[in-house]
Amino acid sequence: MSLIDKNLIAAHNDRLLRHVNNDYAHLGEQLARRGIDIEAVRAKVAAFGVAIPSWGVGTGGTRFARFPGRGEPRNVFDKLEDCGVIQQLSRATPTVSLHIPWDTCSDWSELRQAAASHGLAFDAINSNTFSDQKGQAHSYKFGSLTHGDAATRAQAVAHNIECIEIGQKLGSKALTVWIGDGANFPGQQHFRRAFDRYLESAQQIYAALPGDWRMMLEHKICEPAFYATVIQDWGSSFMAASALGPKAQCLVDLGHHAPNVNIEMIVARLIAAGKLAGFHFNDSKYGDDDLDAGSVAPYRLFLVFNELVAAAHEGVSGFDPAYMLDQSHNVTDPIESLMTSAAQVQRTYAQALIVDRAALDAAQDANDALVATQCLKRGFDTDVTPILQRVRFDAGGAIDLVGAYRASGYRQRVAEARPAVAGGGGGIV
Ligand code: PSV
Ligand code: MN
Ligand code: MN
Repeated sequence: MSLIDKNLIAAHNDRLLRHVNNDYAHLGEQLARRGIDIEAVRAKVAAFGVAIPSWGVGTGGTRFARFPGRGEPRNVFDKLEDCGVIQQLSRATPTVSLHIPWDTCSDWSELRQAAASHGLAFDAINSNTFSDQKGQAHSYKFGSLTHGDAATRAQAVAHNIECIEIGQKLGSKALTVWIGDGANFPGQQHFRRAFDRYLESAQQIYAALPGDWRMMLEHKICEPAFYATVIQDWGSSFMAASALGPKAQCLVDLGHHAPNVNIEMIVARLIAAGKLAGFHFNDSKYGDDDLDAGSVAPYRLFLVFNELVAAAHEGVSGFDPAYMLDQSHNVTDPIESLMTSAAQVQRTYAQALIVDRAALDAAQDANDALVATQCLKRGFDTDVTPILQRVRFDAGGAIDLVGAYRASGYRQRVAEARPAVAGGGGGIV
């Protein structure tokens, strides 16, 4: 089922294709002079995909206030439709990452079919023990997997196991666990005991993982616990993943670190240890801002991708990260923002692919810092837009993502079917 009229996309593409082909040929020549085969880069970019967070297609925005947008999805089926549009136009987002119980459904196999009808499958499933749900027996106000009360911990463990069961019905292969547990005051929590309780709870979840599943542990420096968070950094995450076993790995959300932290180096360490689960891509100026990928610090994103491409290039064994977006704010149409972020991630991947690895190795060996850093800059400075445009065109997507989307009138159309929901308080973490 196509959500956007294919003829509209074709007509839109027709107007641009001649220029794209010229630009592509020109870039191909430039890259050939550098010894790079543009077709090889194109094939890799075409095979690359990043998952859409189901919570990203809702507007709603920040934890402070909700400013509902027109045509907001009313339920998980509407969310899948919006994700289907993102995939139809971008061809870079073949999977969706659900968040339970934000996404509820009485028939998961129907949901799986609905996703398939939009050309979508399911990536990691996310549990939520950072907010209380209606009718819940025990509150997570003072923690979930690490709570001092055993019954509260058991409830949080059971929820994660239920997420695994839902994920199995959907074809997911991973559970992402992020907890907000921690302390807002020095002395509030016994650090070592809280971590021990985390391990004990996580072990029970780990034991319920199917053989071919991964458990992705997501760390975050702070918020909602502003003094200390139990899984606050990659060190704590790595300790936990190591204690749990080979199916547990560490997920890196780019917004979950202190400003100026060298995230690409964390990524390199996790790759070296065989513990890199994957990413939540977004961007940040100050903290967990959940801004669009590459909108603030595109070079930092590039340096992360440089590590990823280097690992693939060197054939690091077991290297298989999952790629997801994690963004949510309220000043753009989320479909436009998510398409733009997906294209940004693809762009950054392409830029990292064209880094001359042999020249970089040689410069490093010769301690030639200037040439080494220029090798990276050369990749980052290259405008790879024609590659992305051709990849999208070849796959039936839109050369001009936002232009085609706006011309389609999709948002106006769904606004008629989906009545506006009230604004008000936030609650999104
Ligand atoms: C927490 O800040 C986080 O990054 C986790 O991935 C959550 O699941 C997600 O945000 C939800 O907004
Ligand atoms: Mn995240
Ligand atoms: Mn976050």
